[in-house]
Amino acid sequence: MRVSPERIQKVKTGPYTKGPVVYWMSRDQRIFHNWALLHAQDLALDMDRELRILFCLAPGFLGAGFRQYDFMLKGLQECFTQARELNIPFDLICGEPEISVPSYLDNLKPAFLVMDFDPLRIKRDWQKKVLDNSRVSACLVDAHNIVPVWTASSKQEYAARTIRPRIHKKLAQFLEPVPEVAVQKKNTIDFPNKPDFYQHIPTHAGKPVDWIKPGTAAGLKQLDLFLAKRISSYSGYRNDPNREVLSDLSPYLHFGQICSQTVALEVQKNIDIHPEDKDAFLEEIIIRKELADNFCHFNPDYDNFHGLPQWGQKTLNKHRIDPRPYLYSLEDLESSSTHDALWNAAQQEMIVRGKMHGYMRMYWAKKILEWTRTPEEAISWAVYLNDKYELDGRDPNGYTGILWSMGGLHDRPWKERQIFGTVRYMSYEGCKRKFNINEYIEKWNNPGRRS
Ligand code: FAD
Ligand code: FO1
Repeated sequence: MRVSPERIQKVKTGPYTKGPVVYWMSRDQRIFHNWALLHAQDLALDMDRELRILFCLAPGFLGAGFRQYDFMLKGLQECFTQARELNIPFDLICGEPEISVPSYLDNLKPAFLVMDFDPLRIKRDWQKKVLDNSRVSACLVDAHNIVPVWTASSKQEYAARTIRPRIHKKLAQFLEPVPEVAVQKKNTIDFPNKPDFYQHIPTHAGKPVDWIKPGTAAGLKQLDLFLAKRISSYSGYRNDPNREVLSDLSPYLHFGQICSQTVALEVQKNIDIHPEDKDAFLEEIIIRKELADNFCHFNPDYDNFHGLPQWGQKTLNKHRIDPRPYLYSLEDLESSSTHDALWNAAQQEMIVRGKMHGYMRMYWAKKILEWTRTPEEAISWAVYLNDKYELDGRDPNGYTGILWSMGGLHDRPWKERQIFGTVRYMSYEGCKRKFNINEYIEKWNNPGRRS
């Protein structure tokens, strides 16, 4: 067994025993360094069964448009080719997973179904309905976190401070090199032809972005670029949106095209990286990222007001009646038409590039709280915009980031002020002191200046 039993949760025992072992790939869309696929291969070898991979293409996932589907489908095409080279059939089906997956399974009568862990409600719902509607034995593998979410903590953690020591204690055990999937030796009876991945996707709904190349190979190349050219400035300049020092790995991580464990190990073992840069980056990709999964796993209200900590709800409730300096409609916000050129530039960066700089995401979300009628409206509009435009949206990191910015999640109370109460505030003047806001505004409010 190559996969630690702590990464695996058995969720159902069913009667089918004759068919193949199926890995239903969903969150972790890669062949390389994928614990769920490795476990499925272990099971197939143990049971002397064929291993197959299934992907169910669901239309209109959480507000995603062509931009995000294009990024995902190009990555899946690469998975199909790599699986072919390993003699592992990759089946693509389309439709609502709760209907299409049970019917696929009914046909195949698999000996075992392996699913990848995902804390989002929609994915839990898919998985529950699929298991309710299929006679199959199944397990869940956390292939997305370095320390499996159920091992890191048994409850919702309220701060990075409390989860950090728990995760650090387990890193020696879990931050290990991920093995490679082996070539499948069994002969397959039914090898699928390469499907038309785009057949069921509305190609008219938006344009793909061209500054980032999708897929595992491109993600690993991006990691090399980050290590060679950017990480040495990470601790010093990561809060400056005019500098290219962030990794730009979030779209690959979101679609599971690369694995955070691979990235963290590469960074950890690289002796040329200054400890300050190393620590700052590992804090984000391990602690902050895994804290977001912990939050969504233990709190089903991860994308609404009720998901905020008690103190955050209380202080925002107290300030509901405060007058708002500006009130904008969703259309005003979406069309970057506020009085604030810095905010409009951030919104443009999200719309045009599909990835807003991390520092600006905080300012962007906090101003939406300041300029809308209620915190509920603010959260739902931020979630809508983030999920519609960001390549890395529809992700635990996004929901957690929005509640962090708007209601003090994983934070502490600060000085009390209008509207925000004791939730941490950010101002235009503060940004001005931190970086050259005019350069950023020029770049994103002036299409000619964008590189
Ligand atoms: P880097 O700084 O290079 O970080 C590397 C990786 O570390 C990221 O890819 C991510 O996996 C992780 N990471 C970094 N910052 C955070 C953080 N604050 N919380 C959790 N993990 C983090 N991240 C998303 O992946 N999807 C989102 O939709 C998203 N929406 C956000 C919305 C708001 C309002 C806020 C405040 C933050 C949001 N974030 C989101 C978190 C963070 O801003 C992005 O992960 C980061 O900007 C992605 O760029 P990068 O990979 O170049 O970052
Ligand atoms: N997962 C699937 O299993 N099937 C899909 O069709 C699908 C579409 C999709 C589109 C945009 C996007 O951001 C994510 C999408 N995902 C899909 C899920 C994704 O892989 C993640 O599991 C979740 O977004 C959060 O972790």
